[in-house]
Amino acid sequence: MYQPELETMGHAAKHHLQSERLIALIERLEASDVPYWQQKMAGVGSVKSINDITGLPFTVKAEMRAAFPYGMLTVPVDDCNRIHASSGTSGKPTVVAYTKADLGVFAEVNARVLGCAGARPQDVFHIAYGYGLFTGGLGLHGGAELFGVTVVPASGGNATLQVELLADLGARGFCATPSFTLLLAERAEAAGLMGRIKVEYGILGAEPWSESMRAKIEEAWDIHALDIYGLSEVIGPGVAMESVEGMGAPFIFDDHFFPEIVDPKTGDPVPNGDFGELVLTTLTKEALPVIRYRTGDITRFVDEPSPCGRTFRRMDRISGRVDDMLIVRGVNVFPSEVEAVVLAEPGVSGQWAIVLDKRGTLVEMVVRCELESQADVPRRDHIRDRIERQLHSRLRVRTRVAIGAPGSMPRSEVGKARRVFEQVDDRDPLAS
Ligand code: DLL
Repeated sequence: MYQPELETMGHAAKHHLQSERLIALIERLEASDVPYWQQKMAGVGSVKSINDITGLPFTVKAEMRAAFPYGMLTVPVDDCNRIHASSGTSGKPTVVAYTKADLGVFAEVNARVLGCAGARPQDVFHIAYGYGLFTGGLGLHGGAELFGVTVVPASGGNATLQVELLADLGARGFCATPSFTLLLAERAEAAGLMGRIKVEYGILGAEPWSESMRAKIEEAWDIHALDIYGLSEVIGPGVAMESVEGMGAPFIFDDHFFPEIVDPKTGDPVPNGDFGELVLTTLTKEALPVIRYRTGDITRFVDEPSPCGRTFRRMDRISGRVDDMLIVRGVNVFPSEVEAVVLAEPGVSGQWAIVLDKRGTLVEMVVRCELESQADVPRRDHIRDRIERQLHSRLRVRTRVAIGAPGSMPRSEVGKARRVFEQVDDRDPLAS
């Protein structure tokens, strides 16, 4: 454990710390002369403890976009040490900035991440998240250096070179997106390097993934595949992380990021243990704090203690995004549910996609995947029927499943896996 005292803090002490930090934050923001904060804080009543957080206004992504680039900063840009940006699907990115102290928090929470994964200071640790405006690479990098491992800053892309580095430099741990991790396994297998790669843990996140995906990754790599969660608007990676001993429910580092779960429609808190939208408040950030930020990510609190003894609030793995939900013939479908069904089927690889076929009057959902190996070819129809039946019983919507030959699905080497495509003409939407 990187910070045993903080990571196992008792409930009362945590409550006190969170309250103190929230009060200090609100005082600072109320005194700010930045127009954004003057408006945000207008009418905010007195805050005496963390329990008063529910009386504060929410923050949404659109506000951050509107404040582009620096309108939400509480400090002058020249007091900041670094800028990152989250790639929006359209329009301007969201710019996030960090003071020296913020970078300290960023490194601290990511050092905890390594501790959760069972890292040791003598490890070689390979970073396959992209370095650059994306927070993944540099975020884990700061944490890994602080923790004291030997860092290999491989960045994203170039899977073939990366598996050679993993083998030659002797990494015991690595971090990457789950989809890139599967691609690395394929390349390592193809290059005959699996026997020489000794990784024991992977710190995987930045995109949604399912328990079925975890099973595939752990089978391919023989590692602990651990879930790391985070978002640029809050800090980047290191908002929440699973521990090896307590898999299944990541810890939210709630001395820095206070979590709530609300009904995405009404904004009211959901009953404890119900699914809803994760809302986060940064208790310690300087340059760009956020108050009750609507992450758009869906999860629920898990209140079981973990055998590792960490006492942070725990959440379920992210099951989807409020805005990722597809409505197919009136039925709500989360892509992650599709993944859970498809990848649970032996004989299919980890590559899959949803194609919404909009050529007819009614939208048809087609799930595309591929066989794991040539040996499964005779079972192709049988596998397809089974997945179609499973999808129908789980989602209550008829889905067509198309299973291609091994290696036929496109693989992306950089960024986050894209899972949903639209078909509007006869061109293959996955080919672009
Ligand atoms: O993806 C930060 C990060 C880097 C997290 C490396 C983990 C590892 P953004 O690019 O701003 O930041 O994207 C944030 O990605 O709101 C979620 O929708 C999604 N996401 C991140 N981690 C997970 C995860 C980084 N473990 C958005 N499971 C978030 C599901 C995740 N979704």
